[in-house]
Amino acid sequence: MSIEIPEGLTELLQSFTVEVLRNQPGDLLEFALQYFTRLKDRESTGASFGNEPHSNARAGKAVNFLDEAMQIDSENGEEDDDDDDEDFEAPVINRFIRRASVCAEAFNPDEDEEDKEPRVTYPKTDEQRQRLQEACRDILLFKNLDPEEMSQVLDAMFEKFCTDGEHIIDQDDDGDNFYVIESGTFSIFVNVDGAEKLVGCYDNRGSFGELALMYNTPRAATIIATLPGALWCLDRLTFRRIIVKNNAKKRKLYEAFIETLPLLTSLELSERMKVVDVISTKVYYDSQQIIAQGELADCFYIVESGHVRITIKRSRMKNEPDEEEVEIATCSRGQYFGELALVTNKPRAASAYAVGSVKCLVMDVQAFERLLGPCMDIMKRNIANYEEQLLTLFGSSTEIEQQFA
Ligand code: 1OR
Ligand code: 1OR
Repeated sequence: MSIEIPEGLTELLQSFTVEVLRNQPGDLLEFALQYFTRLKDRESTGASFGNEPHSNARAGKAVNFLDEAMQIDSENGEEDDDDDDEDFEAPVINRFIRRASVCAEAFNPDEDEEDKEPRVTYPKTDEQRQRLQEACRDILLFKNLDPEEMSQVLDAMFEKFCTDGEHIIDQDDDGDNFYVIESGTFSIFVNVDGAEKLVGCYDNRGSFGELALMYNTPRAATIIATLPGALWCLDRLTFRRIIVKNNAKKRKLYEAFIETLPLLTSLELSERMKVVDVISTKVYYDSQQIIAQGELADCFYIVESGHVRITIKRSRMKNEPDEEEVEIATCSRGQYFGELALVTNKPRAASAYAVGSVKCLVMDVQAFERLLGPCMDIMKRNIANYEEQLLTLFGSSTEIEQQFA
């Protein structure tokens, strides 16, 4: 006689097991009670289950190395079909690989040590995996991964729900996870002379927490949720094994090119290498729009190959009803664009289109602000040139002039 397994039972028990192993509760029954109560609450508010909301990626001040210590049998992890939860085996806890101090480690991207670590896999429902893929679609640090690496990253990520006011990262802590935002808003605070200064925010997209993991440094900022939200977390070991390794390859590939860029001459060599670490490459086909005039900006671009046409809508200049686009500049290898909106904090002043096939290095706004401060003089000089050229090309225009105000 065959016994029918109710739909959802396997996933339910798997998720619960993962949370127990991750949290190691003293009172299992109490933990189960809380876990299933929250799950029920979340189900009735429409959120999907799969992870315990307080499965804090970091609990308290110290790094919780349990994630790192939690290992899933590597062979199992490799063979596993992502959507086939039938083969799930409970993770094997190995407490003996706890690290004494993360920050004492030197940054050595070529080290093979992380390769030997067994892989971590968090089982996911189809629905979870779909949401995760969507959240990771535009994450620059993932752009250069090959499909196998990307799939390992997705396998290793786990969900974390956060509440309004929750500290996701505290400055100066050790780094435990890298975070990808699925939903929610988050403030970035940096301690300046003992005072917490708000330096930026994330609005329902983006990622954070990569610096401490990349460079084995203490957390460089505090990140606080300003709405209830959902994050996907990638543990430190997997991040180093895949992303940091990939960055080492990127450095070899882009070191020489980066050295030729006039914009970056004010940076130290180590700072230029940090630029390489945060950039990703994007390829555009002929005529593809890279930037749309009037849109909000979140990236900065450097042309690696091909040409980029910069155009501006004529009606914005002359108040004409039809919006003819006029070419105002072309960027080629080594030149940059998309800085103006980031510097002025205004919408894009012009559009950008690929001419033929184009490859660009792309950097997000937080990295731009963090790393390119010393290059601001050069950029501002060029922005002043735009103003001059604008007057030469079209005479005065209030709307465009406002962009440079
Ligand atoms: P982390 O691992 O150091 C804090 O943990 C995270 O905040 C950090 O990685 C970045 O992902 C993110 N300076 C430093 N870290 C920042 C910054 C930032 N912005 C976001 N993070 N600055 C703000 C730039 C808008 C520079 C402040 C001077
Ligand atoms: P962005 O972030 O505003 C469009 O996105 C980008 O086009 C802009 O940054 C610059 O990098 C680039 N005026 C405005 N943007 C220009 C101009 C420009 N040239 C290049 N960009 N000019 C004034 C004419 C209206 C220059 C004319 C030669």
